[in-house]
Amino acid sequence: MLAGCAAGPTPPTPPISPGTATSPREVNVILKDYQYIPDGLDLVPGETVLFHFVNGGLAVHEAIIGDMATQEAWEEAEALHADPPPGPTPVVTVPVGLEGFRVVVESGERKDVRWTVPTEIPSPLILGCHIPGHWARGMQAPIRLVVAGQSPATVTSTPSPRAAGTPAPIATTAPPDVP
Ligand SMILES: [Cu+2]
Repeated sequence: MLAGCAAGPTPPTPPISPGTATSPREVNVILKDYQYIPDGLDLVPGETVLFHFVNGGLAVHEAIIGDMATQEAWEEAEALHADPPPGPTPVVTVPVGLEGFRVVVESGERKDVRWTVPTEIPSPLILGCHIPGHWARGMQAPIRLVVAGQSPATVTSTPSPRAAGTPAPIATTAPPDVP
């Protein structure tokens, strides 16, 4: 049940009990024109989740989980089919190794998909949609890796897709005073 007028800061997410192969953790993701709800996912490396993807928008959307290389591969591949001729939806592929996790959801459709989060995640994962134009319109969300049994405050990575390519600010320390 929804709380009333939720003013103020978002309450902290409770600790996550990671899903298992026999008892996956259910994760709801709503796809809209042109955003995800929630606007970020908290996942525990190695856990099995059962996604419920619901497209509440008017356009077809997709949920692609992968690092920035995967996101860029799909962006490039799908841009080639930005204006397909009438007929079956074109089959789009990306190079082997860059596929990531991908689910396409039609308007009004719900897809339930089970997925086991990799245990080794060398670079930050992002949730993104690459139906032409959607990524640029902000259809992307960070994925935070959470330690099992702890709140997402204990994150091991917090990617910021929109800031990708922007170098992190360099911490500077004042030179010591010379006596
Ligand atoms: Cu989309």
